[in-house]
Amino acid sequence: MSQNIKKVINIGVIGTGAIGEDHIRRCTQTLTGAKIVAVNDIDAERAKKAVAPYNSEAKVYTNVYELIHASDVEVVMVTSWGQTHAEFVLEAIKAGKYVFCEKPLATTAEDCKKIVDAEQAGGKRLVQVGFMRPYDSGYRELRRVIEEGKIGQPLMIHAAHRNPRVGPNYVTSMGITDTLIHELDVLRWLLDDDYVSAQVIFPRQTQCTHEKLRDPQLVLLETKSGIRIDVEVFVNCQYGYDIQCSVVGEKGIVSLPEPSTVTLRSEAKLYNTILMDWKDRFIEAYDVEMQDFINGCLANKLAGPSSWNGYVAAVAAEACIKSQETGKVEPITLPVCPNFYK
Ligand code: NAD
Ligand code: ISE
Repeated sequence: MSQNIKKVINIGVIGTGAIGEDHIRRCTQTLTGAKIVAVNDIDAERAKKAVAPYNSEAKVYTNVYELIHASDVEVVMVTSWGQTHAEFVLEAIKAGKYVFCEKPLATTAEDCKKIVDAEQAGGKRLVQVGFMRPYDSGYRELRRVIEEGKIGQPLMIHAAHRNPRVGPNYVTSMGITDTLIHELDVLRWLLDDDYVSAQVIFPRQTQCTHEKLRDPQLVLLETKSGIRIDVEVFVNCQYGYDIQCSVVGEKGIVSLPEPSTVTLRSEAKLYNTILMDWKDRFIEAYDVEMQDFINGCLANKLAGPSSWNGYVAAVAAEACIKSQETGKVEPITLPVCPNFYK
């Protein structure tokens, strides 16, 4: 008797801005096994425009709850603003549907915990968080080199997360919840270690910022095994989108490769282009991440970054935000990971 194996999942997307639109494009044009059948945005016109080139028959919902509970929407994708994530993810869990939620899973650890609790109560992993860096080939190579012992024990990490510029709604705490959150997730994965403390230091401020955003910021983290990490978060650096990570070990140093672009020799100079946009810098990582999510839904078993990862990152983020206010080293007490997420 032939088994009825599902080949395509129907996705409903909530939030069709920059990344929502990009994920609609990749699900439709680059990846296999997914169809965008529904969209919602507080700006309905935007939702309509975002999906039209890819599926003109997709339904545009003005009520987000109707999209989540629609019988033909099998999987929910949450790509709206961070503050809205918890509500939509909890509703998708209530509906018993798989849900891909862009980072941050929620803007507070308390809300992340509600998601983790609701998912466990349902008895099945339903949530994948949009932490794409563990899917990036550069970070994977770093992890392989460390695991093979080629640099000995890791001692320190020097990292930088630089964006060319951010909009007027981006405030100081978002340097942590919106930007550093990627490092909080990926560095823990890279080292297979947990954070024990955080401190945020503000260097001289750039003039290319506004009064609600202190930029740049320097975040100092310490792990259980004593590894010291410094991450520069500089979101108005002007010159490019630049992600750096060097792991210093006892016997060597391993660093992220520069994204490959052409090298230009001209007029007695040697030029390399620096990318300007996260969409280009991590394009492959987003593709691999999303294909893994789609495959997980089809196989009925998710394997990517879980709501537990989202929760742990949020706990660490809260210590960083506290330190933004106190200037002190703040402890990070991470809860023990339940078997459900191991
Ligand atoms: P954006 O402002 O371009 O788009 C967000 C969209 O959500 C907007 O169209 C807005 O109208 C819509 N929206 C807001 N509230 C809504 C609600 N209640 N219901 C329905 N729609 C709503 O922002 P963006 O850059 O696309 O970011 C969206 C999310 O994706 C954020 O959480 C952000 O942190 C995350 N993100 C992740 C990455 C990554 O590297 N993984 C990159 C960019 C953005
Ligand atoms: C954005 O939301 C992202 O997630 C990008 O990857 C990050 O570099 C940027 O700082 C965030 O605003």
